[in-house]
Amino acid sequence: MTHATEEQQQVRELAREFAERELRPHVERWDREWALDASVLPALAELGFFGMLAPEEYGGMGFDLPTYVGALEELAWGEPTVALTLSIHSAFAVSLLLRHGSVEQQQRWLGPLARGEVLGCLALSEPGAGSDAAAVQTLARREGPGWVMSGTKKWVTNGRIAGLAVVLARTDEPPGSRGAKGIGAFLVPTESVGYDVGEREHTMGLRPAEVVTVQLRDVRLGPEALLGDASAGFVYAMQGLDVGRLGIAAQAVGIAQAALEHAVAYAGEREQFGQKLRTFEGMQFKLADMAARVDAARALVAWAAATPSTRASSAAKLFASETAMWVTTQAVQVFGGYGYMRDYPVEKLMRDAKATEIYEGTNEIQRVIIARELYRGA
Ligand code: COS
Repeated sequence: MTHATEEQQQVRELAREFAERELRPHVERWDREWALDASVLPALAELGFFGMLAPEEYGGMGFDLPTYVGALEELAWGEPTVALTLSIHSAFAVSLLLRHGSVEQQQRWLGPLARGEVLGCLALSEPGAGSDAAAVQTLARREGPGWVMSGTKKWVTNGRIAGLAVVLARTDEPPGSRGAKGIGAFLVPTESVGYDVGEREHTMGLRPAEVVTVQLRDVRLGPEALLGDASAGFVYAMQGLDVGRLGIAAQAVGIAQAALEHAVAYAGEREQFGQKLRTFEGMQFKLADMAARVDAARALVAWAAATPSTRASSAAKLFASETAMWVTTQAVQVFGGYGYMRDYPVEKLMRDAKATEIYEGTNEIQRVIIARELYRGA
């Protein structure tokens, strides 16, 4: 933040104003109702937030990564589900299309994605392929010039409302024989016959986000559905995750910042033993540690966005998510008995924070990735 450019500062302010006005007042109800108001995503589209990573020629905002993570943090400060939705859309649909899409694919999808007419989602995980992403079993069989896809995808966030799903499926023969090199990435319009959305998951936090199972029942796709090379989908997914994990890290910082602010406000008002909580040294130490960790997480995310690499993304995601979990847990403690109640905002943030330690690669996987990178080339 110290070296934020004027553009980064303006974008942060725009996102913070939106969050303050359009998100904050409703979060408790959305958590209860398991849904955002229908007007939220169109309003974000109107402001250009679906096109954060899309070039201006496609109607996008063409942000660099530091500007992008600043915007996501502020939106997450308002409602973490909003940041999650835009992060998935940007990392897996927009950025993978930009990186690997053909001219035709870019022309077909990037404009609608950037304008928010189409929401993108990712269908990677399966019942038996979570941390071990290369173990996907969904099949894409060649049929004529195109493909027939079948399988089950799990934990697809926004799998129902998205218009475009980036689906990872096996292309090797026999299936599984080429491991991580036998997987393709496909652009699947969710209106395709056989793209069937199943049960919604009942999640601990991030309740306005609809997380679903998707059954792919002989979905027929033309050759234009294949993104790039039929055997490079796993690498593309990993590249998408490098961007996605920055978004999750930014989301985690926004959650932690929100919890810190609630705790500071509460400790400044609440009196016990005839004194404000903030006058107790034990409370001051807690608030100071929370603030210092949020500052450190934000600085790490900014650095990772400015000097992107697999290691930096994993480090940012690891540290920011653990910061969010720790800070939200402390915030609940600051609120005491009230902190445990649904009527106060901090228990929701603690539930939301937990997801950031798990999705887009558990923190155990982030540690594996960081350790591998330390030995790369050794
Ligand atoms: N960028 C570019 N290429 C990458 C890459 C990255 N970030 N990560 C891996 N690759 C490449 C590797 O270089 C390797 O290619 P070569 O064999 O040509 O060198 C190939 O991809 C396979 O990689 P690797 O051997 O590391 O695969 P593993 O099966 O060991 O899996 C982990 C690696 C565990 C890191 C991966 O499965 C993972 O990230 N799992 C978590 C999945 C996840 O985040 N799921 C959440 C989905 S959203 S809810």
